[in-house]
Amino acid sequence: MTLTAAPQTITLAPAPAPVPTLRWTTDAIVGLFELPFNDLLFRAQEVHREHHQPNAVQLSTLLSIKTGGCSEDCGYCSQSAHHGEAEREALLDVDEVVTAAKAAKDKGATRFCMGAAWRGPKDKDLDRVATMIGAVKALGMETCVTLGMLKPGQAERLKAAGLDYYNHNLDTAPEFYGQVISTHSQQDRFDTLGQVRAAGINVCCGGIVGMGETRRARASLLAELANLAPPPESVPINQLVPMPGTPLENAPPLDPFEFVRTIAVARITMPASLVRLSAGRQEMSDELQALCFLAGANSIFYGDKLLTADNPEAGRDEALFKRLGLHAA
Ligand code: SAM
Ligand code: DTB
Ligand code: SF4
Repeated sequence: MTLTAAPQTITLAPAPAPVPTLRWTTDAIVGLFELPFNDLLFRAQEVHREHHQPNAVQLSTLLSIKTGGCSEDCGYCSQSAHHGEAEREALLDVDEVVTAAKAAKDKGATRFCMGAAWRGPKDKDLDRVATMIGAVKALGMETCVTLGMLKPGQAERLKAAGLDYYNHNLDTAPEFYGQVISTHSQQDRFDTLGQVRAAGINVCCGGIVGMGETRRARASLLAELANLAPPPESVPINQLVPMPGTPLENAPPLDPFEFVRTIAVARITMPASLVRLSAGRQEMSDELQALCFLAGANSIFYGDKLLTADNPEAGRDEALFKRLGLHAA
């Protein structure tokens, strides 16, 4: 038997009235931060379970494909030529990248993220990065790159190479940005994010907490992220890793519960996004990480290195997942 569609008369309904985009205000987000801890976590769990598998965590592995010597002066970064102490390394060969990606895949990572310490890529560097993207994609992994600010046409080249995600963080609140970075503005970051979206690449965009910013500033960063239309598909929440030699090496540590609150508020304000518990896990106890998963984090960087800083060994994460009944997504 073949299925044939019955002839139909299609009546066009009147166009629906435009739905106003829901915008989060900083005040409303501060209100979430101020909830009693248990109420905040309960709400975050409710949102989490409505939109995601409750015990699944996505695994991304990072590789620094070009390290150190960056022209930018980001106050947290070990790779800035202004203050960074990271050992400089030229752009890696494609073979080295493929070897690392294969190892990451064998360990269970589904996304491979390649980071370069550039203000932005030169067109000639982009050729090699495009080859890396194609080769990693051919392994059956999702691809992500973070290369700094893009010039017109570069996002399209990355898309053509098969790129799935571009990571470009807003990093901190607009009112705090100038205290941390002077060589580019947050508007520059928005411009690149616009180019990434227009090229049809998924957006990975988050920030750093624990740089001495106020709670209101954390709320203001999350408002910016949640009000992107659409919100980023992936939201990395980094806890500052105080790197030697950087202006922020002695930043006062953040109250761990405030970090958990930040994850919970990210989950509530960006219900469909992957919220990644990102830099800083090496310095966190297993119990603190468990609270972050309860608060709605459902992605991590997996593998013993971030870009230049340490990350938990795979074995520690495997043991933690087992104890918590979590599984790789
Ligand atoms: N140069 C590119 C850029 O700035 O977008 C890509 C690499 S940069 C290292 C990527 C992100 O890493 C930054 O936006 C920041 O959020 C994060 N990051 C860098 N140093 C960090 C640190 N010490 N602690 C936590 N996060 C950090
Ligand atoms: C992101 O938000 N965090 C990652 C990734 N995107 C590129 C980088 C974290 C860097 C931590 C410090 C370091 O390794 O130097
Ligand atoms: Fe350069 Fe990125 Fe580090 Fe800033 S965060 S100094 S742009 S590598």
